[in-house]
Amino acid sequence: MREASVRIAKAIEDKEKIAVYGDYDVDGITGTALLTLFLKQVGGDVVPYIPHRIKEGYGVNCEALDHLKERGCKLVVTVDTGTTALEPAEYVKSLGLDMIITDHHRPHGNLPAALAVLNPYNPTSEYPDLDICGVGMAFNLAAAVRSLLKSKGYFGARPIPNLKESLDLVALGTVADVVPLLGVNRIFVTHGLPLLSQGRRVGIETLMKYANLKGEITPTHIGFVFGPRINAGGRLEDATIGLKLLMTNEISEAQELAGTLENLNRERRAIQERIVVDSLAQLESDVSNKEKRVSVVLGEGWHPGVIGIVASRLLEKYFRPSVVLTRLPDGKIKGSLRSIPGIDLPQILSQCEEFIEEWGGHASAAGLTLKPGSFEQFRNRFNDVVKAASTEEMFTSVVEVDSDLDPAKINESLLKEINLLKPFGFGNPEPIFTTKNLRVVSKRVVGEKHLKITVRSGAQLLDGIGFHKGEKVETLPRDVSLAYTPEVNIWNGRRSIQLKIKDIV
Ligand SMILES: [Mn+2]
Repeated sequence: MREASVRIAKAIEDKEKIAVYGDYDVDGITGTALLTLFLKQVGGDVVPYIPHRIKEGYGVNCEALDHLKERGCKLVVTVDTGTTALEPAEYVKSLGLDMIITDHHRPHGNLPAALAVLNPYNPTSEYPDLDICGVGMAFNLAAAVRSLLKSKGYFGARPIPNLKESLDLVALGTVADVVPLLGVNRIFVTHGLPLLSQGRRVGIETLMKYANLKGEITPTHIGFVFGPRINAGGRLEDATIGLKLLMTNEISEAQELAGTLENLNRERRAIQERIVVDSLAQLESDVSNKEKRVSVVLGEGWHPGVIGIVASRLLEKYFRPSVVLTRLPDGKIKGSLRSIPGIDLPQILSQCEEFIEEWGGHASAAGLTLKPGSFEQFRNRFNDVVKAASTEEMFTSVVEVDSDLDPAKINESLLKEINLLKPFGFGNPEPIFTTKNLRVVSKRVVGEKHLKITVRSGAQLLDGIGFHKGEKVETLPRDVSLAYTPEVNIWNGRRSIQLKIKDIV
């Protein structure tokens, strides 16, 4: 961090052009926006660069480095990418440029010979939190540069940037990258969510308007509203659409960009649905899939920008590691992988390397390119390795209960205490309680598929809602046991407590 910030401070003081080279997902886009805006704010000459997902592919590529040299850049700072860029790191030296890598992806063996490799997984790193993501790393680097410039008296009478104002971007990237909302990530997101809710960035405010979003923003909104829209550009066209939206100050430009993203997101959804249908048909038509521990599908020309989401959908349906592969027009087979808790993809893939040209990723999500003609062998090896690395219980999705609860304790003060544990999301789930022997007083289906019930405990009545549990209405016993999270329900202006039902027997 010291070496990286000294080099960046020098570039700012000497007016050297700096390239910020980010990944094309939400984490990379928000990190690129954050670092670019910060460096500009402190007087840097900055060029943001995000490679094209389809034309250039993942990571740092040498052609892009040529392009950045031509544009006059003297220093390249990566965001959310670069840990495996061993060759580009050599190449950039031959061009006479310096490179600083900031990333959180796990290294495969050697690190690139860059000026600095800021990655919590760098063996020399003393950073305490391995779960920090790309935009969090970019934030920390900006903080280090700011502090160095400040100690040098660089700012003089000029205003010193308040980095806290960029925590909305950090919250977006952190939640969208599905890193655990614990430790430093929880701090970032706790402070970033209120900024998002205020819509203080023109692009964010416009996105919220287009998506009809008002009030308090939660991680769920990032996952289902902001994330897919910001990502839609990179998936189908160009990630710089999302980047420009996050960086613009012009309302008219923001409206145009947000409108484009809205349309691309709709298109993305339609493409994805078709691939989901094809994938399910492939899996269901092959009886041998029943005994397998994995779901592996291959399609001709499936859109590589959406196969990751399809892999997530297959995982939800079959609850086992899932690989969605697509044969591209040039004959290459690329794939996206998702895994269940306990089955670590880097560990699995390192045992399939004979059949893989390149791969990268995390415990629960990864991407790969197969060696030519290796599909069948890869599919078998992947299944065997997963089988060997797993136990039977891992393949059952379980509701983890935190505590039994006496219904008499379900009140506003309990809800206040639960609120203190927020923000909830990946790695920091809502607490789940159980109560047994509740008499069902009424039951019905609402919104076609949701179960709405009222149960009684002594003289106390409790309302509950079970999303997607409507089919249970016919077979409910007279007395039930519930696994649930109590929450505030506001309906027609009336405030009440309801139980969000996770399981009912
Ligand atoms: Mn990331």
